[in-house]
Amino acid sequence: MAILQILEFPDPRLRKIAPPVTVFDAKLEVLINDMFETMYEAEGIGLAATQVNLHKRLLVLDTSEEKDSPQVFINPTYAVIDEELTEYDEGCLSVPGFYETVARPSSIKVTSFDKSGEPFELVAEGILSTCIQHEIDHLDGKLFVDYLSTLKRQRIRSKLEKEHKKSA
Ligand code: GNR
Ligand code: NI
Repeated sequence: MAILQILEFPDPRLRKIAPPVTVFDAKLEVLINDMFETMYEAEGIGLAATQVNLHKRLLVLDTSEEKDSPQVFINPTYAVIDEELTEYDEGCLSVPGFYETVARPSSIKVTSFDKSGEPFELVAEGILSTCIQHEIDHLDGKLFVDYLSTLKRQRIRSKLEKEHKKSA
């Protein structure tokens, strides 16, 4: 297994739109395992392939308290079940140190493939719904800071750019 490097905002590679996974093979399984290891090590509840500079429609997550419920979604899409929104204080491993409230649909129906290429469906609510939407946004080159005001986003950008200069 391997810990992968996580890209940080405002890295332009986080803006790429990921194409679908077409081959379900052993290489994909290795990538999934590395993504889980990277996510758990970083203490995140989710990780999209885009964040580790792999541009494929693939995400992993584990929203359980015990960190014993890994879930994989390949080529996932979702439909909003009703108009109700839920607010969560969101953070992102690609925007380290910043947390802001984002409103998203409370309940979604997700259609996806598992790592063997089998289709499945799932209704998600609460933090699972928020997390899946946050991760699918990554696959479309979108970040939670895009839902904030320009002023807030620019402040986050310049603080992170300063951090990156220091550690470069
Ligand atoms: O670890 C994470 N926590 C989190 C909290 C609220 C809403 C979304 C998230 S996802 C984030 C990990 C991450 O950056 N995934 O892309
Ligand atoms: Ni994120």
